[in-house]
Amino acid sequence: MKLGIAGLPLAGKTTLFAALTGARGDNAVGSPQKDTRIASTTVLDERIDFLENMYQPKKTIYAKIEYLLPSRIPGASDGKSDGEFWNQIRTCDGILHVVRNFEDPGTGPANCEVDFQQIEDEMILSDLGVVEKRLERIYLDSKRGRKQGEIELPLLKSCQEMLEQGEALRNAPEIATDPILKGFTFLSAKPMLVIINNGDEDETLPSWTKMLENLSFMVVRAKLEMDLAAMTMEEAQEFLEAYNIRESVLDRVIRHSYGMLNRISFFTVGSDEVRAWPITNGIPALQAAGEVHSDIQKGFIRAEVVAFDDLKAEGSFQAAKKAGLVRLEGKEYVVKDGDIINYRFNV
Ligand SMILES: Nc1nc2c(ncn2[C@@H]2O[C@H](COP(=O)(O)OP(=O)(O)OP(=O)(O)O)[C@@H](O)[C@H]2O)c(=O)[nH]1
Ligand SMILES: [Mg+2]
Repeated sequence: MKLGIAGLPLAGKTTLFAALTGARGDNAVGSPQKDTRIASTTVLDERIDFLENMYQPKKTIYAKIEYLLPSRIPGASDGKSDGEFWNQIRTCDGILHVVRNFEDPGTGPANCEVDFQQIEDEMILSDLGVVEKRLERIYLDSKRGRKQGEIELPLLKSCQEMLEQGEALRNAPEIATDPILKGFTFLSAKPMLVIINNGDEDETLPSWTKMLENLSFMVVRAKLEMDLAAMTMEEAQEFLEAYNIRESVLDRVIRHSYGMLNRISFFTVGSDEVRAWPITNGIPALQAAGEVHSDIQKGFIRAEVVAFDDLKAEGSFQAAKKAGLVRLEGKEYVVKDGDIINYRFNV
């Protein structure tokens, strides 16, 4: 899962990136101000810890989330650098949109809604550019007698209509998720978590006049959280109490992101490896098998499934089996969060 960090200059993107990747992040590359930076973080999961203890595997693999912070030259609003910024965000599964809600001497009082809308409009405009380019291509092709894009044409027209009215494509979920449009990687169709970046003393969400649907919101105090991410456990303890922080910003972003992207995890276990597999909620066992290995998907016979809670309650796979809690499921079985799956397949 890859998440792109977007937002206006000075919103706190770099600060949030540091807060997210300082504590559990590895391999953050790129210099802080100039370059695009990528880091991945581990998705901690107590269920994996439990399974590791039970199976004592050679390897334990947690899910990972990648964060992408594209470079954006502050104040540079020429189309070229913005285009590059958004092209990088296009490669992501979801967007973390950082909105400034702290007062800064350089920028004056915060105005979240106006700032939010500015970025929203940039995305809409960028998508509209993509749609118009493609429509023109189809039009030119048809003039030359080449039939192309007949299936996408009506969809693209719907997109154009929405975007021209300043509406994000995510507001029409059936369009936003249509597989035919996937290749266009529309920005305004991507799931978005709006991250309101508050000053240190403020924990509340700002009021918002316009109703916004299909968005998730959360409040962070990025600077505070960045400082926290760099502290030792002991130092952090005092800090956490003083500022009433119950869960790290990283864990909160992960939780919200899983919700926003409709992700769940299933597990594979064994003496070699205990591993978490993040998948989209609602996919069948056959498709989930493809995440593990394409051979397993091709040679799928059955999925042997036990719910994590059942395994934990029974204490061992054998005991769960004896209790009739291990099921043999077919290709169509819809994988649930916390399923432990042993695929039977032949190649
Ligand atoms: N008080 C306060 N200041 C913050 C917070 N987050 C960021 N800042 C400050 O705001 C300034 C801008 O933060 P950055 O993280 O560099 O913002 P950015 O979005 O990366 O900005 P550009 O890279 O220039 O687009 C810095 O001086 C930060 O220290 C916050 O939560 N509270
Ligand atoms: Mg920055």
